[in-house]
Amino acid sequence: MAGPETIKTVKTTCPYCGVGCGVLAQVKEDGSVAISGDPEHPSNFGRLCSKGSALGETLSLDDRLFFPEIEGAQASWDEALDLVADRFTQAVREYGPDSVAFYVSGQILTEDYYVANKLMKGFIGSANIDTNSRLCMASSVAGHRRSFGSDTVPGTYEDLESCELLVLVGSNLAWCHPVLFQRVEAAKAANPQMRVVVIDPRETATCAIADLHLALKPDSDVALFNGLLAFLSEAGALDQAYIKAHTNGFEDAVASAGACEINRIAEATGLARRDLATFYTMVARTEKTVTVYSQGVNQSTTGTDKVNAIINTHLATGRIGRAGMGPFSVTGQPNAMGGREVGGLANMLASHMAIENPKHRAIVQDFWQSPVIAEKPGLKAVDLFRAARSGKIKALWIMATNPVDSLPDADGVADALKACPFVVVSDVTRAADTVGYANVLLPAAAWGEKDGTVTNSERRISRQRSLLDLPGETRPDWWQLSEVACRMGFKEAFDYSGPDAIFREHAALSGYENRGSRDFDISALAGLALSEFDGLEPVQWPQPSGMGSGEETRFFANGNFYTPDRKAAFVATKVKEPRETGRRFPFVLNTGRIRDQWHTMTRTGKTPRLAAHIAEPYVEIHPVDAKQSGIDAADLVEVKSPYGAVTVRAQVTEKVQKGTVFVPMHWTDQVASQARVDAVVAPETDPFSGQPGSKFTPVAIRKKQYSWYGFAVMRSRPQALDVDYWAIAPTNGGWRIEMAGIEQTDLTAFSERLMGNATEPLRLEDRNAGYLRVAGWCGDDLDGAFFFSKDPVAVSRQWACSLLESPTLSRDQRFKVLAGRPPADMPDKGAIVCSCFQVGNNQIAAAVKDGAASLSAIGACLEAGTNCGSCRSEIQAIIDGFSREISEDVDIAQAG
Ligand SMILES: Nc1nc2c(c(=O)[nH]1)N[C@H]1C(S)=C(S)[C@@H](COP(=O)(O)OP(=O)(O)OC[C@H]3O[C@@H](n4cnc5c(=O)[nH]c(N)nc54)[C@H](O)[C@@H]3O)O[C@H]1N2
Ligand SMILES: Nc1nc2c(c(=O)[nH]1)N[C@H]1C(S)=C(S)[C@@H](COP(=O)(O)OP(=O)(O)OC[C@H]3O[C@@H](n4cnc5c(=O)[nH]c(N)nc54)[C@H](O)[C@@H]3O)O[C@H]1N2
Ligand code: SF4
Ligand SMILES: [Mo]
Repeated sequence: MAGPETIKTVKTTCPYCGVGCGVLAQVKEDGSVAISGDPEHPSNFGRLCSKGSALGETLSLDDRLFFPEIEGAQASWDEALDLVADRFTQAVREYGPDSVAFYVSGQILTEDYYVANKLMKGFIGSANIDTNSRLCMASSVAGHRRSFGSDTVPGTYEDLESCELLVLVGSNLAWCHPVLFQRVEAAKAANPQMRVVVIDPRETATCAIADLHLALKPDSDVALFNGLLAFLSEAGALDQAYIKAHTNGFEDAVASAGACEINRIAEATGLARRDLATFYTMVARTEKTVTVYSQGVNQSTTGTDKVNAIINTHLATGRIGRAGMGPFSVTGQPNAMGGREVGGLANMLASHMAIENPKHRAIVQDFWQSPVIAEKPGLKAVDLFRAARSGKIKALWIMATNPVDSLPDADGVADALKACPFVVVSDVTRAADTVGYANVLLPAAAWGEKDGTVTNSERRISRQRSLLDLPGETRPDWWQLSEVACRMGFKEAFDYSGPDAIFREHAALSGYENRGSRDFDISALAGLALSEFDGLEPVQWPQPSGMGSGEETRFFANGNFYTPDRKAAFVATKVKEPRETGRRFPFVLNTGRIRDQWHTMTRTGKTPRLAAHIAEPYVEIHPVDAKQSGIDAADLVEVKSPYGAVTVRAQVTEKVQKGTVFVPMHWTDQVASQARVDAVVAPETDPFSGQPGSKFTPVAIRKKQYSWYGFAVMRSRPQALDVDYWAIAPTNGGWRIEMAGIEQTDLTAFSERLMGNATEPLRLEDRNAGYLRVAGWCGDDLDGAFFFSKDPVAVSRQWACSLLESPTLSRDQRFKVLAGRPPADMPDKGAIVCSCFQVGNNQIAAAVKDGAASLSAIGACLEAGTNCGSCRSEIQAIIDGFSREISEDVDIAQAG
């Protein structure tokens, strides 16, 4: 059957990770949107990962904010904007410019970001604008500036394909930059010489392509890379000519690294001497080495030193800025890079200029013709919220970020928002924890509606184009900011006709008084007419005016750094003693991401397809630690620090090392009873970048005792879940809910209450087996099915979810269902591995057992892994696991 007709096809860019994939969005006559990869986009050449592929399913208007609100009541834009302008103006008048602040995000567009930064730094006159990039890229920015004199990423994605040694440090590329990972996978398949080393305390999906996995002790990266510098130096693997011509401070850096004593390095990193020697020798011998690093490096109290220790090894070997070589910090958010370009961080000025530099301040002020210019760095995120908590911030505007969930000491952040007299939140959804703290709520235009540019990890600027009308009274972020600026009396400087006008100004500023003195220059784009802006093809910077096409866009092959003497600076990094864990909080809490969710789930959390992969918050615990703590798989575990606690499901696995636990960052109060992991994370920051060490918090773990456990599938989301433990996720046709209660209660009455309008509830109890099951139907449709037990419930989640899609059942069949004897046409797929084709663990395992022994064989018989490819490393793991043992595959309650 032919589907609905396509009205238009729009080329745009994915709103999730920093890979920056091009998307073709086909808007259909029935209002739906079909999504595919743009084959012409140079980031992805047609590929999309699971999150990008599911974009069309996340555009629903459920929970959307449609109108401005003041103190919870609907208001007009005029009322809301006047109030925001008044309160900011009043605070500045009474308490000075530093009494107000903006906290923005790498998920707004460059044009939004430019306006926010201009208003705060040039017109309000404070640098109190910080961004969630502080939690993300700040250590890389600080490290780049210390080494290069500018925040420059020298390389391109092609370098990851053309290198012969790819070192991935603190990066789970397979799950976090999946399309880039697939490019690497393909390059490795095409070049058998290519080697991949993964440096991560944890075994991740990325290890599937690793020739060597160095599971180092948490935060021991500086010891590892200082050791590498010493090794390169002792092995004579240096590029003396490059060091001499283009750098300063080599001797100090080598002295600081000390001698390459393998025993000492092995002790500091916890790595085997043999593995260290292998890694060091590989690097010494391989000219074409790229070192990619991400949050295992940045999110650390030694993050900036980690960055510089890595960069030192590239400067010492002259492996920078040439094809297939270089240090490469991959960005997380779709516009982390754009935010850095406009100077969105509290310690930066616009266009990669430095706030401490009086010349730069003069250039920016002159260009903006602004009444003032911020003269000192503003408050960095963690300090900003501390200041708010102590009453120093009188008005705060939060835009496109959810700090009550994503900042460390997140309960303290909630307190800060309560303490701050005036909080403005611009968001697209009501279902975000931060929204609840707003005095004024501004409804923003979402992806698919807004229009502008983003810059990806390799400095490539791409257009996000609107394909849908603005719903309700939503407005883009740049408009909200400009309107407030105009109402604060700055009309002349903020009277923009649209994103194209802002982009032209931004591009012009990048070239203003530049003459090669600054890396960021896109002045060639300063004259784009609206139609040219609309048609802008993806383009990599630099683009100084007069630059010819086809010119080199890599940096630093021939030095020419952005320091005063144009030489790079080696940074003498010292190994710091690891942070103490101590007796009360003996475990190190590591946090991070899962494959199919984006941050606080406000968008990816909407689609059953993405929830199917992992549907419940969990903690990975090493078997030895679990045993010692009396924790079994699928128990509910409290993970606690002096700041706060979460209660999550235990996954007992050797993937984490002893003494460490891992909890994903995604779950919020919207979807679980107590799983905001940042409530636990300590607000300790790096001294240079101010970035929190979100990967290292001393914690205690303990099994929590419940008298009953439950799993339910329900047609509609219950109004309130009044139980001690719960976690909810969408599934096809309804919702899936995990529950547990401390006190005994009448569970039949409880489930009937939750179902509300179900008729003919059936009940089945087996006291010997210790279970109770209750199900209700509404006409022919299942309304809800509840599985209770005194232990964690051992029913297949995937099978139970499929009940919501099941056909009409006779009364007899309904009893069989409750007894867990499903009809033959309802087999248990097992936990979903391939989200595109909804193929489960059990199906893949069965196919492997039947002889499908490769990814392509699995693809041929099940389609699994043949669309977005995000699950390929997991399928490979099932195939690999088969040769070891296949019987562990149905794991109760664990994330499935
Ligand atoms: N699916 C998905 N993809 C995403 C995102 C998402 O939310 N979901 N978010 C995007 C964003 S904003 C970002 S910033 C990126 C982040 O991308 P990544 O940085 O790749 O992701 P994380 O899972 O945060 O952390 C990476 C790894 O660091 C390891 N690590 C912890 N401590 C250390 C250490 O001391 N040393 C080393 N070497 N490694 C350590 C962790 O075990 C973890 O596996 O992902 C982007 N892509
Ligand atoms: N423990 C721990 N904490 C972490 C991390 C970690 O690894 N571990 N990682 C950190 C990192 S790297 C990052 S980047 C942060 C991310 O953390 P956040 O930025 O807090 O997470 P998001 O869920 O992406 O929040 C984006 C918000 O903006 C809204 N939104 C979406 N589009 C728009 C728009 O166009 N306009 C407006 N106004 N709003 C919009 C969304 O609905 C959502 O509420 O988390 C950080 N926190
Ligand atoms: S890799 Fe996935 S999330 Fe990242 S930009 Fe591409 S499609 Fe979007
Ligand atoms: Mo990030």
